[in-house]
Amino acid sequence: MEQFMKNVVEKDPNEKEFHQAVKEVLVSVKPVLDRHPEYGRAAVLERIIEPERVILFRVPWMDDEGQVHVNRGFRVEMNSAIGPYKGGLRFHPSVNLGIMKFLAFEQVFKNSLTTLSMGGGKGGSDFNPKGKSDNEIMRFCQSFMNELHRHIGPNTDIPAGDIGVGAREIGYLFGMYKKLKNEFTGVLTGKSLNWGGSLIRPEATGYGCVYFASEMLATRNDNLENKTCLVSGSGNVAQFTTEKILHLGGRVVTLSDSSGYIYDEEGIDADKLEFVKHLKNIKRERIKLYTDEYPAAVYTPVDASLDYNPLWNHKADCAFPSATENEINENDARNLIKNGVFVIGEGANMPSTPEAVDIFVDNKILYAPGKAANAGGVAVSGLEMAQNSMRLNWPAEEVNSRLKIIMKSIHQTCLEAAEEYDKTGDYVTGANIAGFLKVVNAMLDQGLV
Ligand code: NDP
Ligand code: 2IT
Repeated sequence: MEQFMKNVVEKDPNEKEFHQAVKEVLVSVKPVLDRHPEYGRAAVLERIIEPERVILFRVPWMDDEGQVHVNRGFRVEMNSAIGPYKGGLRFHPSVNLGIMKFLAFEQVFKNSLTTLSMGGGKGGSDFNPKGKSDNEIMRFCQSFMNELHRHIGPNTDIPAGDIGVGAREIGYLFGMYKKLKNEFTGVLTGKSLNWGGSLIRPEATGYGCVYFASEMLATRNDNLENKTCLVSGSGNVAQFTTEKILHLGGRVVTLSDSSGYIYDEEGIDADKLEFVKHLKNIKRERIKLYTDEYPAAVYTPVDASLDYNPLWNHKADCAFPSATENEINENDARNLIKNGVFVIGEGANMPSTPEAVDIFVDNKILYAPGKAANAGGVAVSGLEMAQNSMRLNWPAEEVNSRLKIIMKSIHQTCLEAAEEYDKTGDYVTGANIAGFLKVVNAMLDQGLV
């Protein structure tokens, strides 16, 4: 195992997030490999960490002043053993190959857990959408799709949104794809409702994460009613996580963005959440402005000199990290536990560092890793694909009830897989083993390809 990990690091020394994601899976699946020597002979580990294909391309675009800019575009087609590549596109200045590979790797296991037939992929660009006009965003998306279109398709690779890519960007990307291919297909998910989107897709990641947390609580005869929750981020996942917590009688006291966070002791109710949605989705403004509207709330700007994030240092029962990777370090994990938090639902992908994860697992709290907890988003993307294939639209209740069933099933699958390897209640081990087995068994069935 150590030698294997050493090789992974030596091969691509700069991909630290990818190493982190691989190591976590490796540790979890070791007992499976020990029990099944046939996996070792077939080199499934070596195969599963190597993308089937990586596409890296130039994205030139012109700003409103006529200045030309060049960004880098990526699509990592990680694994297609159980279905076409599926996963989001991220537009954020931090995007690089290591981040794309970690996200694509996580996506393989997540998609496997959804019960649907989807392989794993991820893409994006180091383009920064902040402060850009709609026309600049459109020109960037068109240029991005001008190259990406030749690598994707409704039975090949189906991108969707992620950080910095929402309904607006999916619209521009889809428009260009349709023009280039002269085809109206379900090649992207997260489309708007009136041209092929699915009801509940915008809500799905956040709702699904809260459904998963409710399932975990139910194992202790508990629920979300009157629970105080810390939520980070204020984008798609954070907004609908907050909404579902409110539906289920919980209280949300924090939201954040990359500049800072707000703490509202009175709770962010439905009206305040509507204000946040408008602020973030329409005005595209900073979360700080929440305190102009609701002066009782406290805004704290990011302080890079601190070795902890004060957002995670409030009295609460549950935490839903819904911004980005490694946003909870070991100090934050200790603060969370000290403050009474005993439920963690990861809306974001890999928001906890390995040291933080160890603290959660050692303390036996109800800790749901992202690849299980946030799988509702891609699951409803799968349902959007199904509806597109049938050229039918299901009502919201139908999609929502399927989402609930899927999250319940992922929860059960994680528990059973963990149990089989004497790791009762450890959702990390359970998610990794269950996700892994489905994919590697499909790889073995399909021979050495
Ligand atoms: P959005 O772009 O809608 O929102 C992202 C939020 O996180 C914003 O508030 C943003 O702040 C904040 N954020 C982003 N990067 C950083 C950073 N480096 N430091 C601090 N804050 C940051 O994205 P989503 O809500 O869609 O995605 C959030 C997380 O959920 C990501 O980890 C994503 O991979 C994951 N996810 C998303 C799914 C989906 O369906 N959308 C599905 C499954 C997982 P700011 O505006 O200042 O950048
Ligand atoms: O990380 C993720 O699962 C997503 N960004 C959603 C992927 C999708 O294809 O809906």
